[in-house]
Amino acid sequence: GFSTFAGEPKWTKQVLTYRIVNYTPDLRPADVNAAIKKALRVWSSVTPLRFIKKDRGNADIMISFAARGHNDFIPFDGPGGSLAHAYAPGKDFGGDAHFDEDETWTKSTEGTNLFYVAAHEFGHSLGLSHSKDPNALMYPVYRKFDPSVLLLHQDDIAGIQYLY
Ligand code: TQI
Ligand code: CA
Ligand code: ZN
Repeated sequence: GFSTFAGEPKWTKQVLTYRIVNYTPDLRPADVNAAIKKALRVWSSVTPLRFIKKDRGNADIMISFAARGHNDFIPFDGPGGSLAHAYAPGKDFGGDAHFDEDETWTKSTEGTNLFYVAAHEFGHSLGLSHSKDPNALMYPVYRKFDPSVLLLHQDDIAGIQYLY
């Protein structure tokens, strides 16, 4: 089911910092904070990892919203298509998660659910690549977010517990 990135990059510490560098106008800042916190808790709840929010300076996981070109080598593509991307654990860009501002980010089951996409991206930030298991969060197909169904499947848990 699960897979890791080539060379199996992972964090070598258990306390990781994150910073929300800017906010989408689609949601209230408090809703963005809550979605990000909940998406990180998905992973910390099944590992020894802990996440601490920073409000300035550098952090392991820098989170930002941007449209089109945004100073990495992977420009976003406007509405639809690519939604977000995140870098495997490492220095500099490593761990960072970028969200396409041309999507409509929501906290509901309509549009593009920020919590769902963030939880998937943080899987990448922590070292998981895509799963072959269609039930897994790390399966590379967006599903309409169903709050009544647990986000992590056994395959995601096996993957993250293999790394941490
Ligand atoms: N972005 C891709 C993704 O995060 C970027 C990507 C492609 C990637 N291949 C990769 C990242 C290999 C790491 C390793 O998967 S996306 C989904 C899902 C995207 C897709 O915008 O296509 C989600 C972002 F799984 F639903 F298809 C978030 Cl949840
Ligand atoms: Ca897009
Ligand atoms: Zn992915």
